[in-house]
Amino acid sequence: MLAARATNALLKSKAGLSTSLRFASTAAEKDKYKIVVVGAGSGGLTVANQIFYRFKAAGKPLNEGDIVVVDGADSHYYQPGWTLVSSGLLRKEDTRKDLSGLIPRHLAHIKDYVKSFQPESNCITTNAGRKISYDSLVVSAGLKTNWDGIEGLPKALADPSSGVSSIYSYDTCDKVWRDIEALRSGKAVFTQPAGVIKCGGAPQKILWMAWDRFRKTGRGDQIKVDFYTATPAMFAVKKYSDALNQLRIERGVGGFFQHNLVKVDTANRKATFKNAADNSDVTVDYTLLHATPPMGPMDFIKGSPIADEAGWVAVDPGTLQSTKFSNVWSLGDASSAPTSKTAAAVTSEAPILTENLFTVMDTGKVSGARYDGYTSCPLLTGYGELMLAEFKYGAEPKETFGQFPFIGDQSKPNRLFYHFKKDLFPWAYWNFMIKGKWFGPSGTFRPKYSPQ
Ligand code: UQ1
Repeated sequence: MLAARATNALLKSKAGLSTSLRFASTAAEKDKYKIVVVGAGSGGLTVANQIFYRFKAAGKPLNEGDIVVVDGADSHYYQPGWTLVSSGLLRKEDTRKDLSGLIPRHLAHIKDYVKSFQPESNCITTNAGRKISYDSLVVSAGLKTNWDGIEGLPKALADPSSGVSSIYSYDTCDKVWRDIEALRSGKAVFTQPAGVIKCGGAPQKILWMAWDRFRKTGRGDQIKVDFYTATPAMFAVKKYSDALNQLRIERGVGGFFQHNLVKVDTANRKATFKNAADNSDVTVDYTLLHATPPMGPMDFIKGSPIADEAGWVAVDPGTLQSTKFSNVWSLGDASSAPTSKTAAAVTSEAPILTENLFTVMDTGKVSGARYDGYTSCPLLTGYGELMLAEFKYGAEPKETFGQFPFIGDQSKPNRLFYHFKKDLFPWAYWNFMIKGKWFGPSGTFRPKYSPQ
């Protein structure tokens, strides 16, 4: 053990000045950091980089390795791409990259998962038992997908001939496309569960894409498409919900609301739903079943001192600062902010969290930056068409392009928005967003905030 350490030290000293300096600043052995970011998904990478550049812009640059991202994952995924994979528009390999290659020099990386939080002593503990202390903590750990929450679903997904698939994972999103292409006739059932899920519009995006594909390839008359959703309407925002319901009726898609999928019987191709209206069980036949699993907070956050009663990180919905500890912050799917859980939300949350974290660390006070709940759902309604739902807290539309005369009403699907989703957003994500240089509707221009 000692001998190994000595050899290590020797190797390090031989490695040359620049490497050893870098080693010193990002050394894996260091356990005190200025800023600890939990999670290196869309929220974590975006905000960690934005924080680094914010300090730099203020003339108070942080040192390399003052910010650390803690995440045990090997891979980072562009999850909004999974609906494109499921529609045959993208290879799934293009939605995945090695995480290590996405972490720039100026950020340190601890490749481990967080086990618990000790906010009273400004500390977290990792799975490997390492204690890491911080001045500020940002939690962007995502949410948990409960595949086991539906009886029979894991088995159905694992069976290549079951006709059951889901856009909600890297492993299953390509099966969606294979199943859509293989279906000749029968009934295609698409489901959406009760409770909070990430990207609430995605379960019907894949329905619309399948519907359009069936029609365009001459199978439309042989395949009935039905939507079974635990929600009371097509969408949470009335303007878009009304437009989508109109589309559903025009296209002859069945709508079964307040129906929550509880069981999949692969052998008999039957799906059972709980109907919330009368608490009855409803069992239907399917030929193809697209299942959306229920989701919830991560176990290590739920019940921790930073969580609210539901298990999300308790934050002020405007400042994104913890309501319990002033040096704790959260954004993305893990946070309690009552917006929809999307990468588009992260584009607006990140600069606000960054600004407030910076001013609190600098002056002890939050700035005037407040998150208004901006989020977006680029709702694919078919090949070459997309309805760009954009809204804020209170389920109120907040449209970026409403004033453009050639676009007008964003509840009308159009081709430009389709190319945003298919081409612009993936490009902006990999090249700008996770590098801290993309601010959603304001593009590469960082929004300005008042000091108080
Ligand atoms: C966005 O910036 C973004 O990130 C690259 C998305 O992809 C996940 C989006 O879906 C949306 C809607 C935005 C917001 C940007 C504009 C131009 C409306």
